[in-house]
Amino acid sequence: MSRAHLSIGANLGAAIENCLRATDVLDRHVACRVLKRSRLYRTEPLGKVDQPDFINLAVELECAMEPIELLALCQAIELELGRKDGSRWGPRVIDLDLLLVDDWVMDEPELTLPHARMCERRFVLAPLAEIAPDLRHPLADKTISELLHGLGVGGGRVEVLNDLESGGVR
Ligand code: A4P
Ligand code: MG
Repeated sequence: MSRAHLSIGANLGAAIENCLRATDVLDRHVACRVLKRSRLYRTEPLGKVDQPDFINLAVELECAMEPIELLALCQAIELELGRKDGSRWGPRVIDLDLLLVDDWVMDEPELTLPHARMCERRFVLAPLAEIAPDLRHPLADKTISELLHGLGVGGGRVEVLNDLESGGVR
């Protein structure tokens, strides 16, 4: 069994619903179980800034899959939820990124682990620190909590959605 941490995001259509549905589909998969889910965050777009704010969250999974199979599952879920190919870093109805899978370190175009840009992004680190503050990044050799504090005031603005905004989902 592996332990995987994923970042889920959306900024088009029913973004909150899509993020929660993606989490649900992962949990219902035979080879996968969601152990933890962070709260939902509204986050400032990074990379390409002239687009709507994102909804982001992080999940921890237990899964009986190789990382590449988990990536294929994530891509199948993106298609199921209606993701079309858009511009890089552009708006999307759903995006599932593998952040860390156990201590895997790999650098292929198809799959880079740990995720190449996770250490500079508050929209990744803030939700992840909520569910796995002491998890170690195998390359930075720092915990998620240390990486988050290391951002200082950088890394983009994020805020937890309140009850009303998230439809009571916590
Ligand atoms: N790929 C390689 N490594 C991974 C990995 N660890 N997890 C490959 C997932 N995919 C990985 O991904 C492009 C290719 O990356 C895939 O073919 C996959 O095999 P994609 O999801 O099709 O395209 P993308 O998401 O537009 O590109 P990219 O470079 O993955 O962007 P990011 O890093 O996902 O950033 N701002 C806020 N606030 N919140 C966001 O969620 N997301 C992005 C997208 C930009 N700004 C954002 C957010
Ligand atoms: Mg992506």
